[in-house]
Amino acid sequence: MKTKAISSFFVLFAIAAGIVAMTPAAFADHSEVTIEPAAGSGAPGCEDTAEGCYIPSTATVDVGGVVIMTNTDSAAHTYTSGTPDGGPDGVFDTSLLMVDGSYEWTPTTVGEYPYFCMVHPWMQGLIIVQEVEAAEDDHGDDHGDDHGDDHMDTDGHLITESSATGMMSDGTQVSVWTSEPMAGEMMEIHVEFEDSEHVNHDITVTQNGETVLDDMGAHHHEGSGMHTTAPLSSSDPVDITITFQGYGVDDPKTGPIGEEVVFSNVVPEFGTIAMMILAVAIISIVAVTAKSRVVPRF
Ligand SMILES: [Cu+2]
Repeated sequence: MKTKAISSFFVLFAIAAGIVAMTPAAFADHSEVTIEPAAGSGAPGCEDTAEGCYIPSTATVDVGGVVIMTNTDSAAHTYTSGTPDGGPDGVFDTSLLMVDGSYEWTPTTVGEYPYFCMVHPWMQGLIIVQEVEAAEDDHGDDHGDDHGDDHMDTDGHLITESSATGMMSDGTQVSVWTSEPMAGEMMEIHVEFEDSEHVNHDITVTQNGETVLDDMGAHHHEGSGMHTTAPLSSSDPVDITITFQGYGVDDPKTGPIGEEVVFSNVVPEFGTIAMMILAVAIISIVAVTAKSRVVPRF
């Protein structure tokens, strides 16, 4: 509830700031562009329309400008730089953007940046980053001020929850949503195995080497469940290790039993989440190629 109130305040503030920012730049302004997913793009079909799955499907922005990636759709999406075939390239990644969520990216290098949705890989878009146009040079001061306001918005943006997604070798996505680690408080961790039933798994959570949750043999009928740690001794990030123990109620259970999905350095901050997802992606590749239980620690 608190999160909702805060985020709607910032949406209002962002709209107000957006209107103010729009006024001085009357023409060909590429200092800021907002992209939204096509409504209903969680199901295939948008890729065959003229507008595409991200609107605009090709967005142009100046170096040093701001790309605002929003989620106005009713499903969660990501804006992940790279291609579905080649995978994420690490330039930017919104991680899972919930409904009404948004993320800002400021490009520093001219170029063409393809991106896609990790959840719905038919969703693809392109961001073209260009030099600031000569005709706009006399507006330079205005743009500088606008950007200052934008950064203030970003600085004031409160993020109280984080999320990250990894994948097992059978393609099942494993996602976690966590509350903020705070000294003296228990941390809530929601685990979800996408489109799965009767999931068995172990979960261990450590903070500075100290085990704060060690839950063996958890069973989730619907594929998702909540876990709560012991009260934390500090507000430092935590490491979450989920060990898959098979699908099913009776033995023998099925699936890639023994595979671990590791979420390192979990702290609710976007930069860390992006790194975390990359780390998980690398771990998944290791798991797929080596079929091994050995998972590198970060
Ligand atoms: Cu999507």
